[in-house]
Amino acid sequence: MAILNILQYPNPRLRTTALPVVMVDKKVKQLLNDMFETMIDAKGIGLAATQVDVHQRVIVMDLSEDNSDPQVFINPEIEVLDEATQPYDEGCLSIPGFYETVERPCHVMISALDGEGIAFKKEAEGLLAVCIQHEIDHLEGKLFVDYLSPLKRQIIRKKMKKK
Ligand code: QAP
Ligand code: CO
Repeated sequence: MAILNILQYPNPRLRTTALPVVMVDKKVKQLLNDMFETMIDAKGIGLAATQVDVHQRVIVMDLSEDNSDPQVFINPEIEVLDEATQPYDEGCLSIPGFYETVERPCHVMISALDGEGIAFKKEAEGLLAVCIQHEIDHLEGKLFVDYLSPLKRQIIRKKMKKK
């Protein structure tokens, strides 16, 4: 197990598009373990491989209070089930200290592989729906600040660069 370095905005590597995982082998399982350790250490609820500079379609998540509900999504896809959107104050381990409201579809169907490479589907609403969309965006090189006005994004970018 290892704690990995989390890329910080505006690092251009966060703009990389991740490639699908071909096989869930030992190396991918090692990555999952390291990503969970890294996310827990950083007090996060979700982490995409892009954020640790690994450009494969891998996401880890734990929405519980006590890290008792680890979830893995490999090669995730979502289908929007409802046109309705919900606002949520989002944060990101790659943009620590900044939270802004983002609107996203509130009801989606997730299709993915689990940590053993087994395909599953899961209906998502609320925080799970928000978080999976946020994390899939990372795999496409997209960040929550991309949904903000250019002015708000520029302010966050400048403050992050000062750190
Ligand atoms: C993505 O984000 C997310 O600023 C996961 O100082 C967040 O785990 C999806 C974190 C909100 C939906 C809603 C952020 C930790 C963690 C910070 C995170 C910070 C320390 C963010
Ligand atoms: Co994030």
